[in-house]
Amino acid sequence: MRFVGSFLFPESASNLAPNVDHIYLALLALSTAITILVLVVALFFCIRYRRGSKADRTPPKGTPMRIEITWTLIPLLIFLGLFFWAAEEFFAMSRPPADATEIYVVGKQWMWKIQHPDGRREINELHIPVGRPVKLVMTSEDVIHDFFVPDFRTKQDVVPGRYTTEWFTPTKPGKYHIFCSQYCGTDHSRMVGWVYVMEPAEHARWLQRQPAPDSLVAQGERAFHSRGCSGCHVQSSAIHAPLLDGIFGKPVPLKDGSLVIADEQYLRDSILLPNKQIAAGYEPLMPTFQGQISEEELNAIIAYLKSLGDQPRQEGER
Ligand code: HEC
Ligand SMILES: [Cu+2]
Repeated sequence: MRFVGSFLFPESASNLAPNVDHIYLALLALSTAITILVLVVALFFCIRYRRGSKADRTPPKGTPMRIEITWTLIPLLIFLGLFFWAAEEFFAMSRPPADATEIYVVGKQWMWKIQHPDGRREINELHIPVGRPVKLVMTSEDVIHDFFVPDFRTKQDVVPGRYTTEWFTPTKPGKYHIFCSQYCGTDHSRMVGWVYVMEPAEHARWLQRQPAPDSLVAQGERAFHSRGCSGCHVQSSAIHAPLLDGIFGKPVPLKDGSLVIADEQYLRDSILLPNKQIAAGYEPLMPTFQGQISEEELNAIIAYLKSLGDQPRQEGER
């Protein structure tokens, strides 16, 4: 199995890789078995009923119910089993653990821009420690891209105007290729990069060598003031605007009577398309920031909004 894996598959370097490989191998084994079965039966009939053979050719009477049921039921169970097995894996892949490190990724023709929670940025490189789950929150500045790390068996489209996520826990230190796997223009094939998975001590040393910028939350807080958000979103504001403390992950009643969960997408849309969903009890007075805020600045603002605690803050604390 390991031997087969070593030349059939790329390196297996994340928690997801073994499970994906097992499903793939099971599908391969099943297809092979069925191919062989069909071939053997076809050959058997070819020989048995060849011209001139003395085989009994009288048609069977009625329908052989037992056989019909057997060959319907067995494949049905096998394929349903495969379906549930793969679906379970798919659900696991779409549910990042709560303690995963959140890293923002912006795809752009033709590069990957990475923002770490501590504010460091990288281009076409991602340095992470081994054994810690990582959640990528991804969006695109222009066209559809796709963040693909074959050695991790993870791949997710990166779409302009919305966030998609992908998570994994790297299990082996090493250097792993990132590809863009959606054709995105002339230099698509060069939209590649590397994930560096490091031992925690080595990662800490690497961190020390990097200039220490403000954390992403601090950058977001700065933008929140410099962009004038704080002019409206405080208690003392002349404009009646909702306080944003503790908003992330909470249900928000909208003017049209519906209820939405304030996830990253909702925050993003509130900033870029404020008239799309109006919070209940408020007038649509918020200006749009579409085209004024870069994806990176937006990520920082969202990280800041997510960091705001549950308790509405007192005036003057900001
Ligand atoms: C001119 C005042 C004004 C400014 C400036 C402003 N907002 Fe708003 N904002 C509002 C009002 C009023 C609402 C409620 C109506 C609505 O949902 O559009 C709102 C709603 C929101 C919501 C949805 C809140 C909820 O409870 O559903 C978010 C998130 C938000 N703003 C973030 C921002 C950010 C980030 C900025 C700065 C980039 C900003 N706002 C700038 C007035 C403003
Ligand atoms: Cu691309």
